[in-house]
Amino acid sequence: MKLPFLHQEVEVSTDLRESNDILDNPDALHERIAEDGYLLIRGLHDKKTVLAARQAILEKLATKRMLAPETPLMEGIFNPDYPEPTSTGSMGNKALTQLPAFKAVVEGQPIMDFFKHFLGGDARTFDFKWLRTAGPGSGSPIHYDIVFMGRGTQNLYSCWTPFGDVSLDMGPIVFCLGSNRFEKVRETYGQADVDHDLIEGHFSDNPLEIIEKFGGHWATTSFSVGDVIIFSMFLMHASLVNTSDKIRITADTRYQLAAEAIDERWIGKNPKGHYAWKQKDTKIESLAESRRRWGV
Ligand SMILES: O=C(O)CCC(=O)C(=O)O
Repeated sequence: MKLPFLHQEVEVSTDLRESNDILDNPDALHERIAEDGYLLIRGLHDKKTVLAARQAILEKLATKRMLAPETPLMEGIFNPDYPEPTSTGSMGNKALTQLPAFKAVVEGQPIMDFFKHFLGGDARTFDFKWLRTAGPGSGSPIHYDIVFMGRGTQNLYSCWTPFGDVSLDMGPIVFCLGSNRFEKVRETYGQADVDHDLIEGHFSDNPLEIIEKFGGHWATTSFSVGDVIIFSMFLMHASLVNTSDKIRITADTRYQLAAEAIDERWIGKNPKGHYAWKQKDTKIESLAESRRRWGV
């Protein structure tokens, strides 16, 4: 079906493959992620734990008047009079990301045990958490994660966790399946570092152009509380536009072996974050210029 990206509606399939049947087999999980680029796990988390985090986050959003007055808290209905862009405002926002109920999910036993078993050793997560409170109209641009967090091991995985059911009209994450095998893109864009190279960060504003030029197809699914989707640093993705009246609350968090090198921008009590990219007065190279330079 046609679904809305930030700048365009595109045909998207809604049949991402579940990997619950191979959860106890790390070799099969590695084969699957090498092939598909992602692992969709339904019901990894206990619903109650995730809903407790949802409630704690929504209580904070209510104090900021982000919720429509006199609507049920847990519905997360966006206040249309809220003045600011919403999606990125919560990224790394400690008032939210340090909530014990939130950490009980993204640093909780189900996900840490999953990665220990999958990676074959003690796992750790970046201290910085990309929590998103994406109001109506918001969506994320198309990118590989590696350009934002590639200074440590490349044996690094993202996990996208919904804090509430996310239906197709709420702007779920969407993947370009096959993009993990776009060799020329991996060798060029995929070697970049936004703080070093001062590039836009995303790869294209045009989801159709990507599949016409490089192949692959776009795919998503709807998510229920408790589900997670884990994906590699080189799987191109975005999120669809939230066309509902609700706030889409999700987090994307990162996991790796504790013993391996880690990207220093995202660890510690006060992670440094992007110290150059999109800071005041830094000049960003245009997408067209970067793509010309990379020859892709
Ligand atoms: O949730 C979103 O809007 C985008 C998520 C994303 O880019 C990521 O998980 O890396």
